[in-house]
Amino acid sequence: MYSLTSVREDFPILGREVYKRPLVYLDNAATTQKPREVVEAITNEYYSVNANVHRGVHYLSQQATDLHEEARETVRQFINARSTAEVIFTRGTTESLNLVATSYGQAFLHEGDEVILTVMEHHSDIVPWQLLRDRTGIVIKVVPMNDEGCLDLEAYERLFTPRTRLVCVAHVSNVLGTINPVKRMAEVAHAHGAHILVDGAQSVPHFKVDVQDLDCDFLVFSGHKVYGPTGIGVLYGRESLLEQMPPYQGGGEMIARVSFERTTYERLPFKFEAGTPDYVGSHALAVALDYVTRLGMDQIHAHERDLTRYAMEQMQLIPEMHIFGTATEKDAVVSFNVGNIHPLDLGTLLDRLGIAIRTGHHCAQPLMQRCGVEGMARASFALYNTREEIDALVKGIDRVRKMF
Ligand code: C6P
Repeated sequence: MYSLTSVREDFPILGREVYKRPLVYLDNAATTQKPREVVEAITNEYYSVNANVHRGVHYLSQQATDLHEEARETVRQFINARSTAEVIFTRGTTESLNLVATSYGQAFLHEGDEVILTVMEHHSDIVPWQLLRDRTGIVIKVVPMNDEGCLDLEAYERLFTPRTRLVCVAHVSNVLGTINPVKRMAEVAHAHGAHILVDGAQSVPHFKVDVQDLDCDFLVFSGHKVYGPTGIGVLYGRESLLEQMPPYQGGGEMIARVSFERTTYERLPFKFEAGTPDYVGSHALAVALDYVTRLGMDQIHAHERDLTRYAMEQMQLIPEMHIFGTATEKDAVVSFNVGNIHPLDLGTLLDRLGIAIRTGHHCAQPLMQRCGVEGMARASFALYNTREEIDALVKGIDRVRKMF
């Protein structure tokens, strides 16, 4: 196990106070804090390397291009993709999902074709498919879950028909923390001749995700949730599929040759990267991935599982506590309500105690409907959180409860 004390020193923001109290940051599913070396990588690149990539013959441009392409290789290794052709830089999970819905949609989905989602998808894995449905007449089907927050796999299998083309599933729910059995779901999808997209926004930061082991066709995630900067994310796609998919956006970088009569496109992955990429962000993301790799994804996972288990135990002792999501396979997220206290009030009062949690519908309104609530409070953990911070949360919740 890594040393929590020295790890916390890597994150300067964790040492600050809010409302004259030490910050307890438990909103990591929304975004994680950044280690010093990630911030320094951004500053250093702007101070000493900055130039546009893939265009200049000059020294700085080549150096910036090398950093950008080395970052792609770091991502490839991190998720064990077969080739860097399969690693596309995007602005984040949301853009990756919109890219797939638009481009895969154009290549593979026609009126009456079916896409399977789950009841616990984030809005960014629902709305792009609805936009596509409005354009093309695809059919969206939804995998239900049980009261523990586990997907009903028998119902999942029953949803398949000869028209099923694609399954889209969150690897880890951002609300329930459930780790979905995506490897098994991929086997089922492939047995029915369908593809599978895994939304790794909440899994990639927490444990080793290997696209070849999962045998998924697409994996999407955001840099800012895995200790990297905002504005950069990744789409992994199986090369044979990406080859058949049309470009998502047009512009510089993604072309081989342009004339007013006819344009041909660059090879993968550049075909999907129109315009100047966030080359500073890609490098800083690679620094973040190196950072977690150095700590060890298995150690991070073990530590966060311990925190999750401890939080579940301690929070359940609070009277009138209702926890949403009690699956055995659960990771780093605990969503809850206490009695009739509005989650917004709970979050606001905890904030006054220096404790940052998220409240509301967590961009998962269909899941809120399934759970019969308008909103929830949510604590979510990262590699730098401590049991003492969970004690502070529990004490804080109990204090708010007594006030009401
Ligand atoms: N969830 C949360 O607080 P972006 O915003 O593109 O980086 O990620 C979107 C997204 C997609 N899928 C899942 C499972 C997610 O959790 C998120 C982001 C944040 O839960 C912000 S709403």
